Amino acid sequence: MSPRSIPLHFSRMHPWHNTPLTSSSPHPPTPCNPRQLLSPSHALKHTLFHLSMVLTLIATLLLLLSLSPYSEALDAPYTDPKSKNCSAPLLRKEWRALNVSEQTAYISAIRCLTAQPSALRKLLPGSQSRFDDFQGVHILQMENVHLNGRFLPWHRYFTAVWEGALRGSCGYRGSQPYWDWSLDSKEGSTWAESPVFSNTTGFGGNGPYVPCSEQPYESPCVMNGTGGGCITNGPFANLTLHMGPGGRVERNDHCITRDFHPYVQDWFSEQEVNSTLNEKGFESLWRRIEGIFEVRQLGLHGAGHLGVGGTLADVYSSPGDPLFYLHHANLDRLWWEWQQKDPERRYTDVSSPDMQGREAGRVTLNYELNMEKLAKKVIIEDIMKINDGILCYNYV
Ligand SMILES: [Cu+2]
Repeated sequence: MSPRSIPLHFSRMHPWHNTPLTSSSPHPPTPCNPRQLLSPSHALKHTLFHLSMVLTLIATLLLLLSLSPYSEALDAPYTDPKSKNCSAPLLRKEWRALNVSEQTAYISAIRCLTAQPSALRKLLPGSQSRFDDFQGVHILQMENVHLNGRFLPWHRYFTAVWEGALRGSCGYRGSQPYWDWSLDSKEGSTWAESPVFSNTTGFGGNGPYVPCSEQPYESPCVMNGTGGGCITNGPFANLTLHMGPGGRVERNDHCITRDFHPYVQDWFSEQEVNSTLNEKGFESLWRRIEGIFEVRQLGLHGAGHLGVGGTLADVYSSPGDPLFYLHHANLDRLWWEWQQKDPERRYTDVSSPDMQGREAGRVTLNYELNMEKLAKKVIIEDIMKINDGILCYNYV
């Protein structure tokens, strides 16, 4: 029975309504006629009828609740099915450490999410798919989770929920891969030739050159890009994005664009990564990674977004480019590496300013991480370790 037919059925049957009943209805036309209640069999029938109505009502409510995207969180990060203490964590690997069938499985799982219907249409009118739902939640949360100390924790949780959705909704059996851009920044390598941009075993490459002046008004366009147009190769060349550019969540069909800025290559050097990891406290680490506080300080985060450019450089709707998740997994890996250098202190260190929102002050472990309806709300404390509590993965 479709959910829509249920209330209709009820309005016909419900004894409190004056709607004429059909002849097939088991309910007598005058249900509370005292003479009829005098008959024991009639009274029993009457009671049973009302009991069945109540049970049907309860069942219907439960059914409607289970169908409603607002009733409960849709996804959760992976947890070890056998033990509560994460004895079998997912192992997240660098993209080029996956074999071709693992790479194909990951890309197929993303394509699967793009084919599944949105569950957040009320919140995100333009959303057409589960893939879009993730992009839309990033759009809605953007201002709460950037430029403040929630940045690393929120993206850690977001990426884990995404990984959980690929597995839970699309039968993916692997883990979230990461893109270690420093490998593409070594002597003799050209960043734009990274295997992640492969047309056959990666995510496709740059878009054709389109000057900023000819790009749509809302698109993020940073001067000196080498592309700017719709990607034309790789598994997502024909993917239609339905929200963005920028913060729009109304439907607005467009393509994934890329606009490589090869000069950011130097920002990914091993030296830059190592000196970032030498920061002493969470606040300086986060500022250094997010890297948007000074014009000349791109940071590893900013460099990844700008280096690929186009959709990925869009502060609101960047998850429209699936490379978002590989980039953020790598940032998460670096935070985790940093934490492990001094676990005692760093598993609880999120001290940093909250420069946005009503709670302006210092970010603490009790700060909420809001995934809208994608996943349950957690607090930062819950995700400080990647292999304990609600998270269960490791980086290799
Ligand atoms: Cu973000």
